Amino acid sequence: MTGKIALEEHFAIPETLEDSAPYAAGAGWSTLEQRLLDREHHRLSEMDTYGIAFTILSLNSPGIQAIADTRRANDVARLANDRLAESIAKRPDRFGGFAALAMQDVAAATAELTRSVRELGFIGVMLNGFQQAGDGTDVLYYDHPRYAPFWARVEELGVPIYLHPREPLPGLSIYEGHPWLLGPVWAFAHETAVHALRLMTSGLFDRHPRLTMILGHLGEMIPYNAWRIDHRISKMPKGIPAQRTIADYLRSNVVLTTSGNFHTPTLRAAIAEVGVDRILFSVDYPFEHTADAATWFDRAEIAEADRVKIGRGNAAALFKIAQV
Ligand code: GRE
Ligand code: ZN
Repeated sequence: MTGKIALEEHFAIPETLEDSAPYAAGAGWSTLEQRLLDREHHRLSEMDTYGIAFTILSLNSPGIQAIADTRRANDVARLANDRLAESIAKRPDRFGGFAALAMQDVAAATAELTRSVRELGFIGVMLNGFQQAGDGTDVLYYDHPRYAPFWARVEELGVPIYLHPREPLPGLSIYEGHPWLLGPVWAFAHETAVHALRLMTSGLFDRHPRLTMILGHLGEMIPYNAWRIDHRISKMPKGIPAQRTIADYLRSNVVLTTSGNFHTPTLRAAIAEVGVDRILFSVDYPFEHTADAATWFDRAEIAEADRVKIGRGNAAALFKIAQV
């Protein structure tokens, strides 16, 4: 399929590059490093080869969310956003941007969000899970009431927010002695799913019904468990802060991407749970191969009309991208 749009596609700046080193297999770091730093060469030729017309770029994870020092986090976020804006300005026909934000200082985060959308022309935000703060062991989740002005501004600007995985802090006892379960194998989804459920159950989407949250990897395991979550919440005598069910929020405030999860039975389950209008093609470049994502997606046994929606139509509508 040509003309696809992809939106979990990462780049790095020298200041955040090392974050991704643990995820290179063996001697693969020099390639991964080059691909993260490149925004115009190999990236575009891969897009051309595999039928991706437009890519929304985002900073690598955990990026700003792992910079505990508030001033440095704000500075690096601004720098990353400015560099990204320069790349987009060279190829506005092929690239869009997600803002990176430092989340320690809510007013500063809200100001940088606003600058990113209104001045740099970005079409969304990517947050890599919780923000580290203080001495690095403070963790800030975005369901906290202090983020109320931030969420109000996100809704007002009308841009989606991508909640992207990061690693939990080291020392979480359940992973001790089992490092192979960290990262994209399991811990990324575990961490991100709990954060997403915190946001949904906090009532965030009751207060801001026009917010859209994007989850990668076909929903970080949530769609598969939504019924059970709602079933057990419904038995709680005191209820929870949120007014509606997880299944409801999935169908009104959440969209999913196929990043790093190239398996047709899982895609079909996700379509059944959230509807075909809420699933968007993505790769997770350069942590995944565009070839794997695109050859799977282009041939997956789904209706052609669904392939067009997932491949580009849904993203074009959500981000108001003129179809290419
Ligand atoms: C990601 O960005 O989703 C990612 C990484 C590192 C390894 C795998 C992966 O940042 O999917
Ligand atoms: Zn990713």
